Amino acid sequence: MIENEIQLENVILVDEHDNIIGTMPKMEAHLQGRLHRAFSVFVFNSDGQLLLQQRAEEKYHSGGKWTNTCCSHQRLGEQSIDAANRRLKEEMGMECTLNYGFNFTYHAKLANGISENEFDHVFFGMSDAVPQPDYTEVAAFRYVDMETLAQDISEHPEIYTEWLKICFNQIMDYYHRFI
Ligand code: DMA
Ligand code: MN
Repeated sequence: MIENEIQLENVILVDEHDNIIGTMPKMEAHLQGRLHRAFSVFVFNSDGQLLLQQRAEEKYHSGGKWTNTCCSHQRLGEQSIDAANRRLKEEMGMECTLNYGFNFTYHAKLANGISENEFDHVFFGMSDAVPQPDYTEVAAFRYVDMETLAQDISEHPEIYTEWLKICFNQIMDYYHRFI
């Protein structure tokens, strides 16, 4: 299933201002490190704990690492909010009202010649629904306080994804202001 998705999906190539400049098969874009559009979803429960997912081992990159609730790539013609809702349902089996927070751009070299070079739209939501993960995508999930997570990232950075660590301070700022 994941293999098919890698073959079929295109990502949206963008410039540094998020203007669309084309599309490219997902794997090719990640092997060439081309800047593309992406999104990251952060869902909190009513206790203010962040819902983390552990990526399935079989994912094309960052398998087994812990990260935010859901991440993926928009399709051409698809609004970011719609893509975020689509993928939150597919990966975590959840429906949740999402709000746009901010965007950030990052470039991280990962294993196996893959790099993530993304213009990332960040969305926030709140839900106490029990996740029903697709276990081909998600190995496990857990809820964590932001202070505990900050501490754990500094003690065990290797178990967390690169993008979570890169945007973490901005997430913390947003959390303190709005959550
Ligand atoms: C890609 O996430 C997006 C970010 C922000 C890292 P992913 O690899 O989980 O997406 P998918 O498997 O849907 O391509
Ligand atoms: Mn990507």
